Amino acid sequence: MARYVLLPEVEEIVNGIGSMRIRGASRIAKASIEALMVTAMKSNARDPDEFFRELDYVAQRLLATRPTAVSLPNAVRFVMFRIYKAKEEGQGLEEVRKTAIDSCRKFLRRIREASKMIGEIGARRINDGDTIMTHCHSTAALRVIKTAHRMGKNIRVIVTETRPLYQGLITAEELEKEGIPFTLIIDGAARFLMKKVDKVVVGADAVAANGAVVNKIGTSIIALAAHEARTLLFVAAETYKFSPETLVGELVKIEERPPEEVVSPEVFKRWRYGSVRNPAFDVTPPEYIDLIVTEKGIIPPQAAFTIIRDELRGMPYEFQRRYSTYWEKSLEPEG
Ligand code: RUB
Repeated sequence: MARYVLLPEVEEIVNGIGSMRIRGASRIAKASIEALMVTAMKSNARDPDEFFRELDYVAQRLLATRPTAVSLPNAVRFVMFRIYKAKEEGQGLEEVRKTAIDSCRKFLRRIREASKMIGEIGARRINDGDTIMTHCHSTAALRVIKTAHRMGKNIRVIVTETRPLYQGLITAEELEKEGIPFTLIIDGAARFLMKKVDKVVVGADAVAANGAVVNKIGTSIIALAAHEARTLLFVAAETYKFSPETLVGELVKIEERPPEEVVSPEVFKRWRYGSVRNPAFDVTPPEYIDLIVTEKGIIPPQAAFTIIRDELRGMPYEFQRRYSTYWEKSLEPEG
């Protein structure tokens, strides 16, 4: 049994991520940090150990929401590691609280700045007159597209609707607001139209140590079609989406979502022989990716390892393991 109760605003974030009201890897990371920050601010803990355990409980509840976006464990781990170090150095409760809040603010700043840099760097690789295909709704991919447009480049976008939850419509609305010409297509039309596309730009939920990219289901089919048509494929991904777990041999967990998102419950219940699979993400191998645009610069997918190594500097393996969506663990705080 849990010993802690979530604050109502934290409960709302946990439920919001689980129900996909809050979705997309960077928004999930941002909301998770906000949950930790409000808990740190309002905590009534009596000492640093209790404070750490309380935040650890919130961290584990956040980690249990959705398994694939690595931005979530990376964000949580960033903050928890700093709180842990402050506590181990013997800092008092108020100092540890300050460290927690400062770390949250630092990560939120990192999210904002990374997005801006990715926009600027990625937009330089977009040419005047380009037709760009994008899939799902990625704030990072859109930042590249919007920045190119704001630079005065004349671009067109082909947007896949992204079954089953139609995140492509969110992308379409954003392009509409920005005044960027776009064409909405069904997912199955991606290969048919690929010959008209100069660049595919997509986001990422996770980048593995070998440079493979996990993104919304259907990305790998689009990548195959792009490869066949010799169309360039760019991935826009902040460095906090690179997966440290893959360095120690884990595979990124692919979320499977309910059948009711694909077919109505009435139809599904009637079927005696049929079943539904609804994986939310797929894996695009590095061979199909031309480059990854990060806030630290453009890298080939094969350089993903170096980004992960930098991210993990000084973090003990056991600590890495505790703040991960990959390993089974109890919700009870350790220690
Ligand atoms: C969203 C998705 C996005 C990435 C990157 O999936 O696959 O392409 O999360 O988004 P879902 P961003 O809708 O299932 O969360 O660039 O905004 O982080």
